This record gives sequence, C-alpha cells and structure tokens, in this order.
Amino acid sequence: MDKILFIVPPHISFDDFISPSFNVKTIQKKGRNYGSSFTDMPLGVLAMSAYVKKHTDAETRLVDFSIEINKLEDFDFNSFGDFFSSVLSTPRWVEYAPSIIAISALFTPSYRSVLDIAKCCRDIFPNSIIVAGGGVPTNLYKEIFRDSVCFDAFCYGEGEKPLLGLVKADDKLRYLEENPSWITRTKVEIGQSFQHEVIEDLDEIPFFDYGICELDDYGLNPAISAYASIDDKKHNFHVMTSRGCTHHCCFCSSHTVHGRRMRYYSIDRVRDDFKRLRDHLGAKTIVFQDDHFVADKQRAFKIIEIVKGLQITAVFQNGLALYALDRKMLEALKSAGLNQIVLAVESGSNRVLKEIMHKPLNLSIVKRVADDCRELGIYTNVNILLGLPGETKQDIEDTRSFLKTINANWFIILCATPLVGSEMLDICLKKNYLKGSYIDCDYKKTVVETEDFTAEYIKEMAYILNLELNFVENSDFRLGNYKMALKGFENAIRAKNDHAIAYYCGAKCYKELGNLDKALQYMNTAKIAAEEPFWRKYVDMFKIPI
Ligand code: B12
Repeated sequence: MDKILFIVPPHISFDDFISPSFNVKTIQKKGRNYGSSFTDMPLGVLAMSAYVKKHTDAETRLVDFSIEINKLEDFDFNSFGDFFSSVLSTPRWVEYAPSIIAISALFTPSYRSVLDIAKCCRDIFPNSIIVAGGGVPTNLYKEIFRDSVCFDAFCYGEGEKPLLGLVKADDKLRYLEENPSWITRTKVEIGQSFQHEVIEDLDEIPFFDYGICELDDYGLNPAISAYASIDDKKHNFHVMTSRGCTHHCCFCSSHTVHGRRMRYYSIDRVRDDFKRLRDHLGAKTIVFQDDHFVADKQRAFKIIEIVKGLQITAVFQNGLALYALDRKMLEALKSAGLNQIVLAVESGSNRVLKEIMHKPLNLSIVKRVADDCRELGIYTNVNILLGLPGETKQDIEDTRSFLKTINANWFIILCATPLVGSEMLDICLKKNYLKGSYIDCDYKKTVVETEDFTAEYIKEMAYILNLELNFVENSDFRLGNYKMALKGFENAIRAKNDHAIAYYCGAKCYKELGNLDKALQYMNTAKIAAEEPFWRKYVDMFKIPI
C-alpha cells in the first residue's frame, strides 16, 4: 500500500518572510514583524487525495507549511530549509515513512522552498519517490531539473489521473518514463513534449478530502481576514465548482495547468458538496475559487440559489467578470448572503484593457456595477494591475482619474507580475523588459522595466494610488459611511501598525461617529507615526495636516 505525503510550501519566499517590504501585510511573532503567508485550503491536493483514495487503498497525509509557519509562536530558524527539516524529521513523519512525496507548487515565490523541501525529503526519506506538480513545475521543469537533483518527476497540468496512475503502477519509475503527463529528466533531455491528462467530468472526483487538513488551523486565514466586510472569519471552506477560463488575459497563467475550456461539476454535485460541508464540517462560509464563476450565467444563478437555500454565505475570492454582474445577478448574489465582491477591473484605461490585456471589459459598466453593489450593500474590492509591458505613464494617469470616479469600497492596486506561462512573461522575455528574476516575484514586487517606466516607478505609483484611493479619497468616508470606512482603515492598521495615514483617517471617522477620545488617540498616534520619513513623504504629498 502506498503512503502519500502531500507537501505545500509556504506561499512566500524566505526573504519576504524575514524582511517584509513596506507595502505588504505582516504578522507578529514575539514582537517582530514577518511577511504573512495566506493559508487557503490547497484544493488541488484535496482533489487528488480524494481521487486516489477512491480508486486505491493508498493512505494520504498533508503538511502545509503556510499553516506550520503561522502556528509557530517564534521563528527561530536561519532558513526555510532548517525549518522544513525540523518539521519533516519529527517522529510523526519519519514513522509515517511515505512511499510517494507529492509537492504542490502553484506559486513562483515558493520556487526555492520547493527545492529545499525536495532536498530535505531526499535526505530524510531516501527511498521515496519525490514528485511535484502545479503551475511552477508545469512551466519551469527545465529550471527545476537544472537547480535540483532530488526530483523523480513533475506532473504536467492537472494531477488526479497521473497521480492515480503512479500509485497503481507496479514499476513506478518506469511508469513515470512512459506516461506523457509525467516530466522526467530523460524525457527533457531528448526534447520530448508533454500532455495534459484531465478529468472531463469533474463529478468523477469525489467530495474533496478536506479531512487531511487540520481544519481549525485554516480559520485564521489572512486572505479572509483582509475583507473588512466578513465578520465570521472561521468556518470558511474553499471550493471550486468549475475549471478553466475562456479568456486570454495576458497576465494570467491558469490555462497552462487547467486549459481554457470550461469544465463544470454538475449542479446536483455542487448541492451535495455544500450540504455536506455545512452539515458535517460546520461550514458557514463557502469561498469560491473558480477562475470564471459566471462563465455560464444560468448555472451561476442555480448555484447561488443553492447557497441561499442552505443559508450559508458565499465569498468569491477571485474577481467576477463585470459583464455578467447585471442588477439581477447582483440581487441574487446579495440574497444568497454575499456581502463582498472582488471586481476584476484590472485597469482604468480602455486602451490597456483592450490592446494590452485582451480583457473583455468596457469601463463604461464599472461605475454602474459599483453603484449597484453599494445600493445593495455589497462591499466591493476593485482589483487593479499597474505596469504591463506597453502601458504608458499616461495610461496610469487615466487609470487614476477613472478610479477616482468609482464608488467602490476598496481598491487593491497590484504591480503586474510576469507569471510563468503567461503571455506577459513571453513579451517581457522577447523585449528584454525584465530587470530582475521573475521567479520570486509576486504582485508587490516589480521586475518589469520598459521604454515607458522603471520598475521603481510602478511600485511607487501602486502605493500612491493605494493611499489616494483607499485613504485620502476613501469613498465610504466621502459618502458618509464612517463605520465602513473605519473598518477598512483599522484593517490597514492591523496589517501595518505604524500606518500614519490610516490612523489619521481613522481619527476623522471616530470624530464623525462622536467618539472623541478615540479620535484624539488615533490623531496622536498618526502624528507620532508621521515623524517617520517614510510616512512624512506621503503625508506631505497629500497635504495631510499632521
Ligand atoms: C486559490 C488560489 C490562491 C490561494 C492559494 C490556494 C492554495 N493554497 O492552493 C491564495 C489566495 C493564497 C493565492 C495566492 C496567490 N496567487 Co493564486 N490562485 C488561486 C487559484 C485561483 C486557484 C487554485 C486552486 O485551488 N486550483 C484548483 C485546483 C484543483 O487546482 P491546482 O491547485 O492547480 O492543482 C491541480 C494541478 O496544479 C496539479 N497539482 C498541483 N499540485 C500538485 C502536486 C502533485 C504532486 C501533482 C501530481 C499535481 C499537482 O493537480 C491539481 C489537481 O488537478 C489559482 C488559479 C487556478 N485556477 O488554479 C491562482 C493562481 C495559482 N494564483 C496565482 C498567483 C499569481 C497568486 C499570487 C502571487 C497573487 C498575489 N496576489 O500575490 C498569490 C501567491 C501567494 C502569495 N505570495 O501570497 C497564479 C499562479 C502563477 C504563478 N506562477 O505564481 C494563478 C495560476 C492564477 C493566475 N491568474 O495565473 N492563490
């Protein structure tokens, strides 16, 4: 019988964990600030675990290092490698003695951790088969083979069928060489190409194996606590009711793993799963991770009805395509308990949307959607990317002016990142636009530099737009919704406890709400924080009177 150990690396690089940049969320351990790692449930692992168990008697376990890091009271290691070793060499895992180690690598910031985990596993479990899958190995297998000798193979695209094949195979190394969804060093050396092996009917994957997660540990997920509108941060469960996305946005790389064609779980299956999550696992909130939930609007309506009928709350962590968000859809979402939404606007320039991003959105509908959401009491986060190859400073100014006219609750301003497998990376490589490694970068770092802008300019503009739209010109404050504005400011304070501008804006809210003591306290903190040169620069830039 095979024993599989799934391993999820931290979603953050060691450097970003130890020395978080000024523009990222942090967590505190023993009074010291560290970068924060999201802890969403690893759905790919849960799907593969369920699928393999359905067809074999394999045993499966999971170590999710993002969870392990968050649980530590103090981080007393010189490297992530030391930390991985300390966890994996405990009797719990040594005695489990996995025959297959299956590392899930979705994000390039975890690239080096993936290598370190494999090295550690090779040392502790010399006889195990070590494989990895996800977007990183699918797109960077040559680089990983170059940088590590510890892997037996990588999975190309989705892993349910390939992993099942591996578990069933008597001669596993031979199977890896023979199956076209597995990437081995030998095959790479002879220039062989690889094939996706997907499950067409997603209902064939059983109810996800949520049981391999230590469920309570996922409750304090920074990704969920970031939403000012969600009060019950616990009891949330991640789901994906479809795979694929038909769009060709230049910055996205999801298709390299899942393809562009939509595949769906049946409505009956979705209903059964949600009911089971609620009744057996205590789910109160369902967090949808679908890439394109509204691809089929009628289906989306049916799922919303299910959520409503079960009296649970829906959260859509990924942006929803605005063209599908007519009043009827928004009313349905609201009636199903949805109280926050991510609007995937991505740019405030029609030129950038059309000519650069290839994103099917006309800006004329954004204002209407944001206003409808406000009327219906749905909190809106607007996603914006700055710094795509071809974007000009004028485009960024157009975005800035446009966004100031939108009454969304919050704007998430990110620096465009050349993801492996994206068209954006191809362009950057072709035009020599990369001024740093694309391997470690996430949406807070900038590595793209073109004829139109420097990397530093984009990072700075992203931060300025964040301060301007979310604080200085906060629409909740402008429209007199001081309580909601305050929630956003206090969220920012929790993420960055010296945020002079958030304290200043919070003080103004407390004043409007009649809590003068608190207003004074916040104003004093703002003044002290504003003495720091970092904050003084922005306080002066926006002429804030502190
Ligand atoms: C949910 C999600 C998250 C969650 C994390 C989920 C988790 N713990 O797994 C959170 C919110 C934390 C997140 C964060 C980010 N995300 Co994200 N995320 C997603 C999303 C929407 C869904 C992932 C998912 O659950 N998929 C469903 C399951 C079924 O598929 P899967 O996980 O890919 O697993 C399958 C295969 O990959 C493969 N597989 C995976 N592991 C293994 C292991 C083995 C051994 C085998 C055989 C196979 C295998 O088989 C699985 C089953 O079919 C994807 C897009 C997508 N559709 O995948 C983006 C995606 C993965 N994210 C992306 C990005 C860019 C980010 C961020 C950088 C964004 C940011 N704002 O900073 C951060 C990175 C983390 C960080 N620095 O904080 C990119 C990744 C690109 C890259 N190369 O880095 C994606 C592809 C989106 C995109 N538009 O391109 N994300």
